[in-house]
Amino acid sequence: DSGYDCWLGYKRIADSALRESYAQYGSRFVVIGGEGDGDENGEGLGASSLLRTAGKELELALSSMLGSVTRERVSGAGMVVAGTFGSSSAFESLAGAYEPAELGEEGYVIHSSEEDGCIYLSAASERGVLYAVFHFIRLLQTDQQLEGLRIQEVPRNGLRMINHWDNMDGSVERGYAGNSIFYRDGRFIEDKSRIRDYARLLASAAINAISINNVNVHRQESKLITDEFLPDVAEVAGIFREYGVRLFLSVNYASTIEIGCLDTADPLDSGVAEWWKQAAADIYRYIPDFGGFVVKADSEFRPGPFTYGRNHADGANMLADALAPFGGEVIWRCFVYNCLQDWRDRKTDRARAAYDHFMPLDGQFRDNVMLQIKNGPMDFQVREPVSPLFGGLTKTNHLLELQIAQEYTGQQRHLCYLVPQWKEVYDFDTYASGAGSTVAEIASGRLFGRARGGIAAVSNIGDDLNWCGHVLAQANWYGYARLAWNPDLSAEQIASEWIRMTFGRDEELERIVLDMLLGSYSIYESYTAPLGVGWMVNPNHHYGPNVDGYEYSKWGTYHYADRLGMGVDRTVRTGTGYAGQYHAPVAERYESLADCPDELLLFFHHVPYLHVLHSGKTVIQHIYDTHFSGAEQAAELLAKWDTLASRVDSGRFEHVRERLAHQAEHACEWRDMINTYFYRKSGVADEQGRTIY
Ligand code: BDP
Repeated sequence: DSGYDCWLGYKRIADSALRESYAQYGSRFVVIGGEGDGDENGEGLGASSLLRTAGKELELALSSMLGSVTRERVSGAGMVVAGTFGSSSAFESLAGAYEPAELGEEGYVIHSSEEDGCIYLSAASERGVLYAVFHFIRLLQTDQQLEGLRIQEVPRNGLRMINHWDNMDGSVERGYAGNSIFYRDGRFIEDKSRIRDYARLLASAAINAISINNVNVHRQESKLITDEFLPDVAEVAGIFREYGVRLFLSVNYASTIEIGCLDTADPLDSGVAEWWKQAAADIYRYIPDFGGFVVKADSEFRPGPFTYGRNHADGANMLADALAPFGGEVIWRCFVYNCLQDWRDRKTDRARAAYDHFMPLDGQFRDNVMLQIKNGPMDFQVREPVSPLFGGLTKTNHLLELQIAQEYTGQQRHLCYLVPQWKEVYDFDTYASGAGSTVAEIASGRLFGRARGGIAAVSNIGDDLNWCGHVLAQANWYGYARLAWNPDLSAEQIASEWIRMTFGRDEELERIVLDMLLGSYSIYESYTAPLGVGWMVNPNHHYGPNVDGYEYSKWGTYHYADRLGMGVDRTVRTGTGYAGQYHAPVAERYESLADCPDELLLFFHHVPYLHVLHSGKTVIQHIYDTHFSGAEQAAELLAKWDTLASRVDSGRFEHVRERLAHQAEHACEWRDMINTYFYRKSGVADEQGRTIY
């Protein structure tokens, strides 16, 4: 087994009693309105592509898992009945039991009826029906009871997006799973079947938007919005549409110069605005439901409105006005900082940058603009505080940006299940409007009554047969999507679901893989850069330890380790002032050496090596201990996996084993470099006398 099917490899249910109990409902099904050209009873007329997808999926899942299935044309007793509320009288009784009005565009109901022995999968919209179908299938994949189902689900986030950093030459920026599934040699890949398989996996976890090219838009990708490539883009958008996923493109802010024939990209220039209006009209001729633009501007050498003395709001609003007549949106990224800073000047702090740039503009953006904010103020480090823009911005739509791609978390060669990290982000209380002002409440738009909101994340997939490079990294992709739907799900619950769906029913396997996944983030953190300091990686590719790789570089950022101590003073009193970007009491907690949480200590404070943590250990001893134990635990991950040799097919077993063996070895390299470096800097010996070079 290569792992290609991910969590949708429907296997025949081996337990015959369970299979038969499912068959009572699942041996027959009907998708009302999902049959293509309609039938003699009037059901199925005007089938939309979403309902056709739902029907195909039910057929595949039920026939594979139960052995056989009959697709009915009209509803009757003892079957699975899927469709929108209004499409058939079959759903009338449901409307009384649930609040269809509360379901919105994407919510759904799953209801098993004692009266007629049917399971109803219904929603206000066809997309909701598709999600209900996938949810129902998940119940079967995870051994759930089908009696007495009373499920009502509504997504917490309106936009649940995946961002691709794919380039048209076929490479993927920060891709750790092969090449792009979209492009090769400057063009779209002819055979789109893999894209269809991808769309299906996305829909199964209710992802509803995608951008298909890198935020760093170079010349070839700039042309995606022109007649040269729009037919291809439209074809791809069509595939995603069948699965309820809206397509976005990253655009080059300076397109008017790069591919137009203007000599300016000044957002207040009427010629520039006109050019974009025309571009938008062209795009919508090809793709009537086009999502809009993702923009990285004035960031890491990408062009932007600053060149013309304008600000981010000017740039974003100009594009937003071009898209507004068609219902399109602008996703404007806040990953903006000075990448040519001076390490000698402790006042220039990259952590401050996004807030300093965007807070003064709060309230100045159009309604169809969403600011996309990375979870932390830096750049997807293993440990960062939450960006203070969450809770800072109150009058502007915004999105939380996460990174599923494991750029700084082991590049899909190390096991690092990121859902626990993301949970901490979602659950973080900003106190923006009193206790309970969590990032989850803010990103969804709810806390400040914003019309738009949601989550985006950098994809971790490529054309490797198993999609993610590491089979177990599929759990991050799946987990991201599940959490985007409902941030209240626990990391454990998501992992369990994923394990059952991916490896089938096996309690022992589930216990072990669950333990591996849930421990992995903390293990990775313990053998890499300590206590929130981050960045001790090789420059450029960011893989593996490099103690001073970024220390004296313009790209920053810095650990400031010397013979006396380490860490970055970001306090208001004596440091860069970053801690002051938070609301009380968070600002005070970070400002105070006594109250600052251990795991972020070196992000906020410069301390002596013998500073004592809340844990009772000194900073230096903490570094030694976590690095020794982290490397040991990495070796244990391998030992744990080895106990599963007879429980996992050899394809996936060997593949994961090879990665874990590398991780165990690489963790030792991390341990030795970090420990040695701080031992030599500090001259403080390990209390336990272990070997440090
Ligand atoms: C950093 C990546 C870089 C991206 C940038 C971004 O190293 O490749 O272009 O983020 O988010 O994490 O724009």
